[in-house]
Amino acid sequence: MKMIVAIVQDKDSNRLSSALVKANFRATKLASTGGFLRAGNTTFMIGVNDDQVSTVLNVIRNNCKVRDQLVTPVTPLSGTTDSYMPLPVEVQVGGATVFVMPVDRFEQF
Ligand code: 2BA
Repeated sequence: MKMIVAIVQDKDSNRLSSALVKANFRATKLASTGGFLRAGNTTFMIGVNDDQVSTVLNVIRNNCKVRDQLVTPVTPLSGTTDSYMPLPVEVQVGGATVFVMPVDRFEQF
């Protein structure tokens, strides 16, 4: 068995949830925050048999889009008068960041 941990953009989370339910996969959604952008994203935990991993990865791939997002770098704190206006930088986010991990044991009581 494997645990698939997928970090996706909030904009894709409802569509991905529906697609997983439709394909008969069970998932848990966690509200999470990206360390770099400090913006909300959604983390899915999906427990599946080994032979289902590629199907789940396809569902994720088909429902999560790559998007460009603007980030404004933090202005340096300085007492000097030669301060500058930081220009926004564009970063590419997603479609999804996925980890596939082995599960030692699975129990439901
Ligand atoms: P964030 O950490 O908010 O990162 C958002 C996007 O900013 C990243 O998109 C990447 O394009 C860029 N980025 C992140 N760190 C950077 C850095 N040090 N320098 C330059 N650009 C940087 P994605 O790679 O698609 O990641 C989307 C989200 O997935 C991340 O949000 C984070 O929540 C998660 N993530 C990505 N890689 C991870 C990892 N190795 N471990 C845990 N979570 C990860």
